[in-house]
Amino acid sequence: MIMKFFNFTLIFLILMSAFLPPSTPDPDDQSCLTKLFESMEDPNHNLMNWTQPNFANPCPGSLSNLAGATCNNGRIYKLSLSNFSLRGPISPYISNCTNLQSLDLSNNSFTGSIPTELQYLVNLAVLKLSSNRLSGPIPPSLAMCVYLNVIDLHDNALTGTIPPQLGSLVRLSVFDVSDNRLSGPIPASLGNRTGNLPRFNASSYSGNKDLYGYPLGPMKSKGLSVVAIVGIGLGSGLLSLMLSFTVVCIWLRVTDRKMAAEQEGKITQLMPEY
Ligand SMILES: *[C@@H]1O[C@H](CO)[C@@H](O)[C@H](O)[C@H]1NC(C)=O
Ligand SMILES: *[C@@H]1O[C@H](CO)[C@@H](O)[C@H](O)[C@H]1NC(C)=O
Ligand SMILES: *[C@@H]1O[C@H](CO)[C@@H](O)[C@H](O)[C@H]1NC(C)=O
Ligand SMILES: *[C@@H]1O[C@H](CO)[C@@H](O)[C@H](O)[C@H]1NC(C)=O
Ligand SMILES: *[C@@H]1O[C@H](CO)[C@@H](O)[C@H](O)[C@H]1NC(C)=O
Ligand SMILES: CC(=O)N[C@H]1CO[C@H](CO)[C@@H](O)[C@@H]1O
Repeated sequence: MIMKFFNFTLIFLILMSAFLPPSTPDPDDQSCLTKLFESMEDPNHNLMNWTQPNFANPCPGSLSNLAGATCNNGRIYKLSLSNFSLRGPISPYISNCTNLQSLDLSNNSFTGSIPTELQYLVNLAVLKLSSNRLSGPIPPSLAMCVYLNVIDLHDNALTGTIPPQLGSLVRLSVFDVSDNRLSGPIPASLGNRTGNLPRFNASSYSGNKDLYGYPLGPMKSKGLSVVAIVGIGLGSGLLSLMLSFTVVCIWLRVTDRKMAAEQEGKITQLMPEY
């Protein structure tokens, strides 16, 4: 009798859970999306349905209530906000979308630096931040996202060197940092040969004035700067020569006049003697 009752409650509970929403809204996703939205400007109103009621339940089913977001098991797993003319910094709270596998913010006007907090997105496989106005360094801690297979950062204003740590990302199949302001050597771990082919070819690195090493050319020869130094030396030497010549000429003329005047003075002084 008691056993039967237990069985009944168990079946009842299982049936109940089947009719409940697949999962309760995730507080991390809520904070991630709210903070992300608050930090951005959306002049073209592409994110019209990024509103408070929709943040409260971003993943009611497999489809999200929010433009550009995709859900999986009640969690945000993909954010594709490219071509949306978005402005502002990338909020560090992005790291609260802990199930994120794909983040595409390409072709917007995002500014500021790449948040180091991205390292907490341990499921991240695709990171596309290309064609924005991002500055500052590429965080070495991105290497913590071990599933990364796409890192596309081309066409920004990133500075500093390429972190060699990224070479440890064994799944990395797309790596593009072209058209930035990066400098220094290309890490061997990202440029080295596999057979006759570099891991990533020159097009991944082009358009960075001070980046060098395989698969790009060697460090820009000092020859040019030596020529420049010699040129500057010769130029300034010639200039100072001309300047001192002019000064001497003026001085000579002034003393000439002074002498002439003194002579005249002497003469006029002498005059009354006669
Ligand atoms: C939110 O906007 C996107 C694109 O504008 C649209 O595809 C989606 O259906 C909208 N969702 C809701 C719940 O209005
Ligand atoms: C970038 O986005 C704009 C709209 O904001 C679009 O017109 C343009 O074609 C996009 N360019 C690329 C290269 O995706
Ligand atoms: C962004 O625009 C480019 C060029 O117009 C297009 O190829 C790409 O598919 C667009 N991306 C999205 C997510 O709409
Ligand atoms: C080439 O890169 C791999 C990692 O992709 C690394 O294990 C290996 O030591 C590198 N070889 C050289 C010669 O740098
Ligand atoms: C470089 O690699 C990319 C993709 O990996 C390919 O599309 C491109 O044709 C390559 N360029 C050269 C010059 O080999
Ligand atoms: C729940 C929550 O807010 N978690 C984290 C969200 O991201 C910020 C910034 O990285 C962290 O400080 C929070 O702990």
